[in-house]
Amino acid sequence: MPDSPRVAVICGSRSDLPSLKGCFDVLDSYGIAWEVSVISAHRQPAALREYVATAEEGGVQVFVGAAGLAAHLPGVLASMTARPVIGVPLDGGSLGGADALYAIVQMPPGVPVAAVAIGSAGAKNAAHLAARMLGLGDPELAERVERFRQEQAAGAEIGIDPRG
Ligand code: RP5
Repeated sequence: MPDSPRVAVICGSRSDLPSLKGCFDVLDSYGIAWEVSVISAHRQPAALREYVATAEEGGVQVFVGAAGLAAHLPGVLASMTARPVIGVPLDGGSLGGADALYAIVQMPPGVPVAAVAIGSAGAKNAAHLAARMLGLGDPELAERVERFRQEQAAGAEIGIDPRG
């Protein structure tokens, strides 16, 4: 039987799914069980509330909300759960994702959303951040996060002379 998901990724539209591939890949690389759902905060608020309750019962510990335009999804998620919410602003609109970034990052005090970068960099970082959060209570996962950091550092090109 597959592990029950620890991370729930929710996006506002099917059109958002391609931007989230990096998020899914990074979660897989850490061996974190995840699930993805398409539920719009604007178009399906009742379904979103129902989903959050079911996900919590099923053991989801971190929510990732990804949306473009007036991206209220992560903020609405944060109003419905006490578990951490990471918001990924997507760049589908004519404002290049700045609209979604502002909508996600400008939460009122007491309703926190951890906003990451616009687009695919943010999608990957949402997964890295979720891994670090979950790693606080999971030493094996924390070790995998540390291994990733070391591999990343080893892969960086240090001391390259630009003159060749
Ligand atoms: C947002 O509106 C979605 O997250 C998506 O980024 C954007 C456009 O949605 P569609 O019109 O493609 O469904 O709520």
